[in-house]
Amino acid sequence: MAEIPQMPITVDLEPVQLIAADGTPTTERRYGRDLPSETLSWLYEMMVVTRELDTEFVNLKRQGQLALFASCRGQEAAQVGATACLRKTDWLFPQYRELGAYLVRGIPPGHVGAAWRGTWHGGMEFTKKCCAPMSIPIGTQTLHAVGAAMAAQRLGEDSVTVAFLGDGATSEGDVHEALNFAAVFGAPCVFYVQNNQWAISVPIWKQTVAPSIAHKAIGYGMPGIRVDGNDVLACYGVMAEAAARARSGGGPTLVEAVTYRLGPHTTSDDPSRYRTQEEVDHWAALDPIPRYRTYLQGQGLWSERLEERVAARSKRLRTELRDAVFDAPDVDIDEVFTSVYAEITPGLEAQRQQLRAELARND
Ligand SMILES: Cc1ncc(C[n+]2csc(CCOP(=O)(O)OP(=O)(O)O)c2C)c(N)n1
Ligand SMILES: [Mg+2]
Repeated sequence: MAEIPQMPITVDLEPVQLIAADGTPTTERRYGRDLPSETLSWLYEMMVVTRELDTEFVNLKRQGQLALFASCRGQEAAQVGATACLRKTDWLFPQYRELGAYLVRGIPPGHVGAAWRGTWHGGMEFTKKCCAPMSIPIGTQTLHAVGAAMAAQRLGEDSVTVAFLGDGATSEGDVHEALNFAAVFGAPCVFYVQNNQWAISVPIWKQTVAPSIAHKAIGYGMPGIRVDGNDVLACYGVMAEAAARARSGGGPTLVEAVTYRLGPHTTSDDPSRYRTQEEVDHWAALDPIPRYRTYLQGQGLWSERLEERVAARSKRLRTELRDAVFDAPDVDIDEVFTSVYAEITPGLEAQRQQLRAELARND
């Protein structure tokens, strides 16, 4: 029988925080803030670029260029911090709100745009960057992440996988199976829950009565940790630690990044129907971007030049996104079938013929 590992049996309710809401460093000593200054300014750049592109995506949807978009406004620190500390060979398994993670990984915004336009599933170009396609069926990506982690383990690779999921996803049966499998097999997988307080119109207090999402880790026998999801350095430090543990054979970790979705669930949602302006204002005051800018200013790392550089890059990428998406042609419908398996199966071939015949009839 496998040896039963010793696990911590407590989870601190207080999230790890390295930068206080007013932008000053906290007294937290376990995680370092001493990253190279280029990395510190790059984190800022990525957060701002993410927010700017997020706005462009919303605009494109309003102009009828996209089918839908799920904004990550307010969650930039949680996504940029957690992805920036990983190796490029570590696999990301996103839900659908992870624009910041895609950008850190170097996925061109136009490819993300094609997925939201519905012209292209985003699979192959994402996978070149070790990023699985977006997952709309809630929680399914966690099983894929665990499977991929177990595969890496068996191949003797030292890559880790990160399953991005939301607070709502933690109520799904798939996520229970993924967490349990990962723990039992010591899979090098980090479960990164962005608790943005809402699952469409369902608030976190209706989602679970556990003390926190991170506390669920105790039942699975893995470490659980809460982190301030609006603090980019805390997210960086906590994910770096969890990834290092996974990489060195220490198994999975459940991280809960406490954050807030400042925008609607998607462009099809009106959040004023189910949440108060007071609540939004409370979280808007905890916005991760001005907080980190104040921190950089305090460290003497912010300058007008940095701001100009960031603005110029944002503008360039916004134009790149618009150019890639605007009036982009539909792709060949055959792609739906040819990208599933390396070789098309007889069942899929029959479906393809059926669709072709149907399309020919409608022409
Ligand atoms: C299996 C499944 N059930 C229901 C839905 C409908 N649905 C879409 S988003 C969502 C809420 C998810 O909330 P959360 O995991 O907190 O992620 P967030 O949208 O807040 O980032 C639901 C229930 C779905 N897409 N898939
Ligand atoms: Mg949520």
